[in-house]
Amino acid sequence: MPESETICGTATLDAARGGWQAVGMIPEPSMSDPRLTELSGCLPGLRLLTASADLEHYGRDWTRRWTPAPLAVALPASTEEVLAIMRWANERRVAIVPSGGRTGLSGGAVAANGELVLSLERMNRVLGFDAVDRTLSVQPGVILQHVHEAAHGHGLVYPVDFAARGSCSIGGNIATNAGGIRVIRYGNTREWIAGLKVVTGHGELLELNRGLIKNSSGYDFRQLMVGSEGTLGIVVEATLRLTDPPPPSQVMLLALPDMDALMQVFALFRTRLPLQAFEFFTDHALRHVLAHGAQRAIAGDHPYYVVTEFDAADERQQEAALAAFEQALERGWVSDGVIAQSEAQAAALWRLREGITESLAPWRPYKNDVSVRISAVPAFLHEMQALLAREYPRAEVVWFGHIGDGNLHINVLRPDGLAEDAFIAQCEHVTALLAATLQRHGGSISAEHGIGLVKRAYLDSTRSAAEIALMRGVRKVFDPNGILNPGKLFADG
Ligand code: 2HG
Ligand code: ZN
Repeated sequence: MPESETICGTATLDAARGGWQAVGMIPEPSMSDPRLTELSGCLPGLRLLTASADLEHYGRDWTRRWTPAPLAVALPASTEEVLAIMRWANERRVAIVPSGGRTGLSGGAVAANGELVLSLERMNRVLGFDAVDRTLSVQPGVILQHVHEAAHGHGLVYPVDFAARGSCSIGGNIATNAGGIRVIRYGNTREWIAGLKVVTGHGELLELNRGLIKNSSGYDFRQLMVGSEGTLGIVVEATLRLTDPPPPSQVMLLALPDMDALMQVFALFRTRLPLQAFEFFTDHALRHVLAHGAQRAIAGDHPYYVVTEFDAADERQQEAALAAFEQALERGWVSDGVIAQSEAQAAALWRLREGITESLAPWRPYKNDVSVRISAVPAFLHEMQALLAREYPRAEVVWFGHIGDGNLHINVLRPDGLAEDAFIAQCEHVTALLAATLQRHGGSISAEHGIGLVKRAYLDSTRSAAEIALMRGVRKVFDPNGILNPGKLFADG
């Protein structure tokens, strides 16, 4: 759209005053900001919220570190409304924060600087299922669990899964290339995106890949959008690939005597069993999750635990699992273990792993979400353990994560008596050291949570200067006015 064109012809730029003046409109009493009066004049049906409780609710994510301060919250109900908002925002240079379920842990959906939150929560319909293509078309506001249910209703699965499934939205999953607990079998969100409709930062509607399996026709903008954290475009529709349900499975909880055993057991189990998940947590994590209502499944004190799920369709596979367990026991890599005998028991074992984030939430932990190649995990773990022990002599550090993918979550709890600011400063100092360690091991400062606000200072530990320059260039192409999620991913917008 040319710079001079107005979106609905009802406003003129009062350049002398450096602001925008609404013309011919009846001001909304609740919307004293003239930009909002204008926006609702352009889009009379648009739902706009300005009550302080709404600004707080929609202006933050699960990080809880920044004070929400958006201009307002727009809740479009259609692609046309998203397009109109984006065109208006370009015209008026209003920053937009795209918003899904706001379960993110990197501040990617935080609006703390007078931005307009563009919540996709009303665009929450499953649009269709194609039995031949085995795809599900959805709007971005569909909750992940509803995607699972819709796929299940057609006898198939959408296999990306993680603990926030009941609250996170598929649009947010796409924006962060969400991973989760079954990446070891199915990969990240990226693998399951057959097509996207996207409104770019410049206010154009793109239809990307159209569900094609094979499409060798140049740059794949669909994949560029996945993981772009709302800095290139806003997903308004996604075509998701579905797959066959996995065979019947079993869930096992293992107690391990030391850190080295983690990857030894993983290597053994991976060669013996068709793994669907291989997750770990420490005794610290267990203590919190038990205090939060989960049930202890293995007696005694053990420093490390693994929850693993594997195909167990027949007796042969079940025997293979027991044989693998016994071998690990004989080699001293496992001290104890249980196998779930029912779905309820399997859910109880999974709760020990999946309940950790919620059980720690009251502490508002400082979080790291790091990854290295699987082969680099043992050496990295040792260096990381030494670093954390040295740098956090007082804070409780809770580790857990997707060890089978080389992805670790580190949650640091603020010690009593240490002020929040001093705590964050300490954690940022340690994160810089951790970033340097990761760099030596060829790892990433963000495995699956995104860069957002939290990790942007460390982006250059994972991506080269040349890559970052290209990323900025790409952003300029899709969002020339820099209105989409400014300040996220790159420190300077
Ligand atoms: C998980 O794996 C999530 O449970 C959250 O990615 C991780 O809370 C965290 O640090
Ligand atoms: Zn995770």
